Amino acid sequence: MQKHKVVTIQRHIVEQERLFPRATGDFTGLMWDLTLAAKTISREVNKAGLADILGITGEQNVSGDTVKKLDVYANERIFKAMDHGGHLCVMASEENEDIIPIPDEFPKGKYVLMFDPLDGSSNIDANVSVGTIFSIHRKKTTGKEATIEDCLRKGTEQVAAGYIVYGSSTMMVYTTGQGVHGFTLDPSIGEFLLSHENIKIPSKGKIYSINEGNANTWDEGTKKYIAYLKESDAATGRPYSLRYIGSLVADFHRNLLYGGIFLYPADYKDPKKPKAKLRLLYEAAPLALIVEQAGGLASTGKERILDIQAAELHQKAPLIIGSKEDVLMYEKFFKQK
Ligand code: P6P
Repeated sequence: MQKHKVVTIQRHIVEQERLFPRATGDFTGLMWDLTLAAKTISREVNKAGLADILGITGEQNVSGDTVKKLDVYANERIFKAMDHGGHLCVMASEENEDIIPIPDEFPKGKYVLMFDPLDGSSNIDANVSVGTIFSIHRKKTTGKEATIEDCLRKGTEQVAAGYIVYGSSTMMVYTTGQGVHGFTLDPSIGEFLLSHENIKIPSKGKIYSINEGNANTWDEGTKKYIAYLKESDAATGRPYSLRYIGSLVADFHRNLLYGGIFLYPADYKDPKKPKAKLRLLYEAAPLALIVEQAGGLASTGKERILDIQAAELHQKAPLIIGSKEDVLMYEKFFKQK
């Protein structure tokens, strides 16, 4: 007798749709197209060690990162998988400076897709896990054509969010606001199978993830918080262990399952002009929706990530995300004058 039910992500998405009586199947079709893109990118990422796909295109994306071939490939795969299904009215990507309209020859839909096609791609040559992050909104402008206003949103308006982590296995994790569910790709049948139903992040962890090399740029609150984590106190499970591989999706995914806190605070070298690194719309906000659905928190240190109204497409934000008690403790230190 099979212990575990075998549920494909397609079936799970349809079952999630049934929770919304007015659903038209449009969103389900969108998610199915996204899983196809995920499988295709996974196939190429897993071949990344081979010569043909590696190499640097030499171009730079809006973030100023050198664009590697796989970045470009992943970006194109998502666009080509999503542009003709009739579910979207507009897309936005870390790799594209402006919004990406749906080609005139294709039908338009009511959803907005924003994504980071291959986050952490500078790690590819070292075979470190990388990931795709996506955020889905409903069109909000009333005109026929979608505009930038449909992309400049608050995280609380997301209808769905998720990521694919290309690691020792490929996993797709998503939420539609009904909990967080993880699916592992079985390459032998090309299906994402339910492997982590209703993920909940431990309320407190023993892991902290931060680039210690930036310690001299941190604000006083962050410095004191990290020093606090390193003190010995068995009652509060300290010292915490540092786990940081410089790939947001992989660092986030580990902390989601094990508990802990990921921090990318702003650079306070110029206290009057703190500089964040991670992107709000297609990195911080989707992961914030996931972590809150899993019982965790996501903050800038002083405000909830999901409450931030985006003013620019590639806007950045400090990201403190993970176990609820750990993020609340950080906020106490950050707010101390
Ligand atoms: P740093 C990768 O370039 C990335 O955008 C995230 O995936 C990762 O968390 C972060 O930057 C790492 O940045 O400054 O520690 O190398």
